Order: sequence, then structure tokens, then C-alpha cells
Amino acid sequence: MAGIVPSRRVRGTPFLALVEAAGAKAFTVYNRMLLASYYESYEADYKHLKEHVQIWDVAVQRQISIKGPDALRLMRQISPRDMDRMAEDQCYYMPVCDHNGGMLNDPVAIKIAEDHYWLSIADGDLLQWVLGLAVGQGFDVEIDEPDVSPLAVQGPKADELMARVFGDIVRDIKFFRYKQLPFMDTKFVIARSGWSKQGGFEIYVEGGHYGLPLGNILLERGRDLNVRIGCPNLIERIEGGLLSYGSDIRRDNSPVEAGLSRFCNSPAEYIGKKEIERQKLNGPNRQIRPLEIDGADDLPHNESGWDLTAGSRKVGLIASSAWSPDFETNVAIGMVDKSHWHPGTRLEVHNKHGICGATVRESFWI
Ligand code: THG
Repeated sequence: MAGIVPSRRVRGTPFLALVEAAGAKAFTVYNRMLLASYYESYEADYKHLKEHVQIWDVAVQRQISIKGPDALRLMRQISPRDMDRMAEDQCYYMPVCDHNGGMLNDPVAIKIAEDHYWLSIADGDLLQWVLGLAVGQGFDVEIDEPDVSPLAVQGPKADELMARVFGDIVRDIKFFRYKQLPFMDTKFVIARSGWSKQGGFEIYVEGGHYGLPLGNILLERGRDLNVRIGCPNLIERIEGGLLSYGSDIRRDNSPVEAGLSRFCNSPAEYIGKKEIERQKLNGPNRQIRPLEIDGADDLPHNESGWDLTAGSRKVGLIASSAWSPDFETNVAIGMVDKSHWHPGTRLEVHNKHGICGATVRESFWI
């Protein structure tokens, strides 16, 4: 496939020079911005991520800043998670839903101050939803997309690399908590989070001009750790059950269907609560499931979702799949009807190569 031309509309990122120099082989577009898909190959990137440390340009995870006296009021309205329990230094993974419980996004919320939150968004125009709610109700908040670009440091050697650049204090950051740590003449929010199960951090780089100096110092200090520029890895994130909004889950899914009920515990009257509580009580009609697809490393790339059938009946869809070198099977994430979601159920998968078998699994691989 041909490349993608950056423009004001399809934006590059502050780290683009590093990404290009490292030899990104393909890009996807996410929040109208470029995101690398792989460097050497999905498999080679995966092996390196599980053994060493990688620096990811995830500037596409744009921040929506909600600031002002009504910030908490607005957060309570859009968050199925209990905002009143959120600690000062905490991050919350949370679904954001419409009035029917349909998922609009699944951001990570970061509490910057009592009257200031960032929503670190997945692919979608969440700013317009939040702005509409604020303007429509006359809330006293400012909503914008600040010049903040997350850079993820992921892999088993992430603690060591980050300690060399920001000091041993990074080792004290707990999962989904953050510290503000100095860099040059500024400081960054640094959280223990990221879209992999290999451990690591996300640095919220405030000010685009810090992007290259930061990237370069991480590369330099990590040379003997075999650091590389990388990106979220398709295989590893399927093994870990990390969902991709727009692919695995969409507005026609509730957070209960997405398997995210544990993040819907707010006592407040948040938007979508009625349907979400109903589904929590009665169970959903379909839900995200890990599946193993038969065969060897010969599946086509999953471009648009593959139907799952049981005989002549359609019972689900697989939106993400890949060959896993570590588990020596085709790992997949599907949305499967209740009638066929039990572990061990055999189903058929339809892709452009034809039809093959698949088995519903009990749990994700990592
Ligand atoms: N980091 C940041 N922003 C993001 C993402 C990210 N925005 C978009 C997208 N990724 C949101 N999706 C996820 C999905 C899963 C997780 C984080 C973001 C995740 N989940 C943990 C898990 O499943 O083990 C648990 C999270 C929790 O306990 O709250 O990490 O990656 N900044």
C-alpha cells in the first residue's frame, strides 16, 4: 500500500523525525494523526518488546483538558467510574457512553488537580461530546486539546531506562498513578501505564519542542539496554486482551459487552447508567471473548472483521487476530453471542481465504 501524506488535517507528531529515522514501515490514522503500526515486522517488534524496552510515539492519544469550577461535575456525568474516589495522583481507565450506554470512547482519565482533568482518548471525537454537554448545560469549564503528546516507554527494562533519565523515584510510581518529574526547564506527568502488558510508563510531554530532546536522551541512555523506537504491538495486545475502540468495541456496544463492568461502579447519575445497570444485573446478550483460531501462521491480515458462525447462524465477529509466536496459535478477540460464548465452544471463522475453525477460550493469554 502507498504511504500517507501528513498535513494540518492528518497531523504528524512531535516525535515524527524519530519514527521515520527508526524506519516505521506502515502507519494508521488515529485522531487525525499518524501512528506507526510496525517497524521490522509484527513478530520481530513483539519479541523485542518482551525482552528489552521500546519508546512509543503515542501522541495520537490526544488529551482533552477539562478545567474549571464545574470540572468534577462534568466528569461525574460522563464517567461510569466513581470520580469521588479518585486520588490526586491517579489515572482511571474508563468507558464513556451515550444515553443508551453505547460506548463513545474508552479514555484514560488523569486527575491533574481538583478542578482539572485530562481525558487521554482513544480514536474518536470525544471533545465534541464533552464540549456539547458543557455548553448545553452552561457549565463553568474550559475544554480544549492542549499541546500534550504521550510518549510510552514499555518493556521489562522500562524501569531501568526511566530511572536513568528521571531518577530512581520513577520506581516508586504505582500502577495507574503518576508523579510530576522535572525535565530540562519543565516537568512532565509520568504515569505507570501503557497499552502493553510488559510494564512501563507514559510520559505526557507538554510542549511539542521537548519531543525530540526527550526521545533522543532516552535512546542514548538506553543504548546498552537495546532500546528501540517501537509502537503498540498487535500480537502482544491481543494476548493481553487490550481492546481497540473502533475495532473490537464501538458505539453499538455497552461497556458490559466490552467486559468493562468493573469500571462501572459510580453511585452518581452518569449518562448511560440505566442501561449499563440493567445489563450488569441481567447480563449482556453478547460479550468480548478471547478465541483461538485453527491453523498455522497463514491467516490473512484482519482488515474489516470476520464473521463467526455456528452452522448457518451468525453468532459474532472477530475484529482482531494475529499469529502468536509465544503461544504458537492464532490469538483473537471476538464479540460473541451469549448462546455460543462458553469456553470450549467450537465456531467457524470466515475470511478471504475461506472458512476455518475457532475455539472460545476462558481467558486471555497474558
Ligand atoms: N494510554 C493512554 N491513553 C490511552 C491509551 C493508553 N487512550 C486510548 C487507549 N489507550 C485506551 N485504552 C486502554 C485500554 C486498556 C488500558 C489502558 C487504555 C489498560 N488497562 C489495564 C488492564 O486491562 O490491565 C487496567 C487499567 C485499570 O486498572 O484502570 O491499561 O494506553 N494514556
